[in-house]
Amino acid sequence: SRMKNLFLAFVLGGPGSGKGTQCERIVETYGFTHLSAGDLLRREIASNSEHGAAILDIIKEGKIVPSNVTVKLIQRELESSESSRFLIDGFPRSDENRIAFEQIIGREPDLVLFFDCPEEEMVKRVLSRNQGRVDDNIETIKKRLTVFQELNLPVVNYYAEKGKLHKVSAVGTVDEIFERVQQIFSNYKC
Ligand code: UP5
Ligand code: MG
Repeated sequence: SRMKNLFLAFVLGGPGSGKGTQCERIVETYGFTHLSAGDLLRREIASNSEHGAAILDIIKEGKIVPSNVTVKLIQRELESSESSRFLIDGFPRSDENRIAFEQIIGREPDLVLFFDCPEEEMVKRVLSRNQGRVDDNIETIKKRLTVFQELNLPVVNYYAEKGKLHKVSAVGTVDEIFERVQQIFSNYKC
């Protein structure tokens, strides 16, 4: 089936750790298709869809949108695209997210990148982004960091135990970090 033949990489890391920035570089160099779960959810809000208002409330609180909503948005992209290589950025954010993906999509990722960044650096980057995101204020950032620690780190640990995790230090310039990313991707035929 199509799903089984895809190369899937999950891209994890705390808020502002640089997932989106590094995904853009990976797309330029390796020709992946970038699916940011947060962008898909923000698109749902902007399109006044069925779940839009509820998604907005959850994002403002820094909480996690119900798994089936996010997985269905990702599934739609995986099925409608011609691409065979995907970066799934900012997902799964919890063990529940991870298990829902496995059940609905029927497979696991080929590799998982984890951008490891100190909290104070993440806060600094998010607060200086200035793109009008409803969750880029200090109150919501604190909540996002707590949710990351409590719910996303168990996912990181799960993939470490499975031998799929590639931890990258997210400190330094965008170019320096991308050098580290390239070392990982150059070891894969993808
Ligand atoms: N920047 C990047 N790299 C830098 C560097 N090396 N040095 C200096 N500055 C650097 O980067 C953040 C900022 O830092 C930018 O201004 C960038 O230029 C600069 P970015 O690449 O945007 O970081 P990223 O990790 O993508 O940060 P983002 O804020 O997008 O991460 P989040 O994980 O918080 O946000 P996301 O969009 O994934 O999710 C938002 C919300 O949606 C979640 O909180 C949640 O409520 C909801 N959500 C779900 O419920 N389920 C999901 O599956 C996904 C999201
Ligand atoms: Mg992002």
